[in-house]
Amino acid sequence: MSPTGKKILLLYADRYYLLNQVYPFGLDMNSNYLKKRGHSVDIAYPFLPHMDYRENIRSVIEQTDPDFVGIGIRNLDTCMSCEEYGDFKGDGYQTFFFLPQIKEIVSEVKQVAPGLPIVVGGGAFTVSPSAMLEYLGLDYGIVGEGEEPLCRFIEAFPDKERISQVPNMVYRSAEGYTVNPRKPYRFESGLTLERRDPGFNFAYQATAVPVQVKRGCNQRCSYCVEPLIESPRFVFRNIGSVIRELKAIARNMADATSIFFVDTEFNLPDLRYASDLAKAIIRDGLHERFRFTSQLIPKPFDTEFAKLLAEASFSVVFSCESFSDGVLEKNCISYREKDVVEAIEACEKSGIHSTICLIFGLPGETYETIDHSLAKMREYPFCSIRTYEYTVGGRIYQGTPLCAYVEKNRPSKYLYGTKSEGYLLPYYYCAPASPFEVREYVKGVFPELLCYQNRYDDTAHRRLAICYLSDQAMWEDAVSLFIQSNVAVQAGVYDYLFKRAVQAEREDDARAISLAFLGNIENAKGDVDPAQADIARFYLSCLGQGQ
Ligand code: B12
Ligand code: SF4
Repeated sequence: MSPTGKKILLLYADRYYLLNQVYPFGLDMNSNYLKKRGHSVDIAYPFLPHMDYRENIRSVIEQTDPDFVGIGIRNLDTCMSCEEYGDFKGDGYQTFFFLPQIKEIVSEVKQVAPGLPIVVGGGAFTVSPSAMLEYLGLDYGIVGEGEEPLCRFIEAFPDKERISQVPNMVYRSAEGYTVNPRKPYRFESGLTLERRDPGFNFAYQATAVPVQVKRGCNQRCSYCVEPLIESPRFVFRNIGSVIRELKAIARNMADATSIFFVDTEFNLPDLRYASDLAKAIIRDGLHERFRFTSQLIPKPFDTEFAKLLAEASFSVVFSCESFSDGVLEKNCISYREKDVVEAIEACEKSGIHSTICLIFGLPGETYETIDHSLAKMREYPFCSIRTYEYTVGGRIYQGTPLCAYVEKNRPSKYLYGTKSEGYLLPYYYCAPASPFEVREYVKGVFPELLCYQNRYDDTAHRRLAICYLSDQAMWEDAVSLFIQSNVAVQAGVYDYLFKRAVQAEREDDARAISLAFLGNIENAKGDVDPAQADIARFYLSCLGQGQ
């Protein structure tokens, strides 16, 4: 840290990480930028390791003694209206809504460190910045890409005049909140993130290492916030720089095997950049080291491109939304049923794994259009290289075409949830019936089809807590929590913890957890797969003291 450097604590306020461990990539990008400019940064997750987030916040503030706290708001909710385990329900829907917990985090930070400046940012924040600051009772936020504005804010604080000149800055003023214009984003020349934060190692093993190749989306799909988050104009990253980063990941992160290109849509605006990147991956042999995934739309896409992606070790996630031309058209979606079908067929021919994502219930949906989509799904059924996922209803977010449609037409039906300032509270458009009814209808035909039902319970929390403690190098706590846990928790985390301990050259810890696990398996009398005991014995023998 330089003599003028500040200490910044970045909190990843994404409670959904407990269900789906996505790496805090936005915070990491900011952290890298700030560190290069002489500041010191820690990224922490407030919902782990303890169940009580207050305890986690208190201890991380005590350990890091920050000058600033940044809070990353990636998700406002899950965009989904039928979450079986969701914590927020209303008439005809049930979802996760994260802002109340983020508000509690803010209160706790204020209580533990009164007067400590707090600044928020992130994808979800960018969609409704003023309403969110008001809801959270905060003075400062940053919309869009945070790197340079956050650094300038930190260096300007507490000079209000200088803060008011920072691009992307949102701040409290006499008129309420002022949102400064966004500065067009540029990838730093020569940007290479040599590694990811080892404190979140488990995340990039669980859901892949995120790599960014461009930002922006020039489409206007009615329900989508991404052009608002990233801008309607594309900014590309130099392919040489992406390849250097992939090579650095290959070198520095031995257990990283999957890469997720975190694009809005990988094949926009046309196939040139994506094809060049896939060719460079093949040329440099990176397709033999990694599996790649990205999100795409069905057009532009063709068999030649699908073959290239297959050769480059890609699987694809298609935002298809519907097979009905009427629904696609009504929602300003640029492709049609024919394009969806051709993309599915091109993937099948090339042997590339595709996940087809649909939304039932958007404007224009009727039981006939739903039946049409379901019939097409039967025609192109699930198989080893094709899966389907779906959500129900269009979440109405501020600034989207769907929001404008609802405000203009004020439909007297098909609205579920609550209209609120900045559209913060869950609010859906769902036709021809409520989200629950539409989901039941789809389930009647495809009972096994995934509608994102994510389970979260004490066992999962403990397992993640142990992973998090070991990733954060809090070894004594990780080992003791493992030893105190029941055999179900141990079975879920043993392999990960053992390998991490060995990597960290903590053979005594690896031995201690193996012996504790073996003892517990014996006592559990059949509740655990006996093969697990063989694995633990084998691992122990590798340490040189088998049983
Ligand atoms: C790729 C992606 C995924 C991948 C992630 C893969 C991976 N290994 O990382 C997958 C498919 C797994 C995924 C899952 C989910 N996703 Co997603 N995802 C995205 C996507 C397309 C890109 C996110 C990303 O990494 N961008 C790159 C980073 C570097 O950019 P960034 O996050 O915007 O960060 C910058 C700024 O925001 C800012 N910033 C960020 N944090 C902070 C903090 C501070 C203090 C400051 C000042 C600035 C700042 O600076 C950063 C650098 O410039 C976004 C949409 C989008 N275009 O942003 C949706 C999006 C974020 N996802 C969304 C959702 C809903 C989900 C899921 C809930 C879906 C589900 N049903 O399970 C899960 C949640 C998972 C979780 N635990 O968070 C929604 C959130 C909307 C909302 N309602 O809040 C989005 C916006 C998509 C959408 N169209 O609605 N996702
Ligand atoms: S759904 Fe995809 S193509 Fe449509 S606006 Fe969103 S990111 Fe762009």
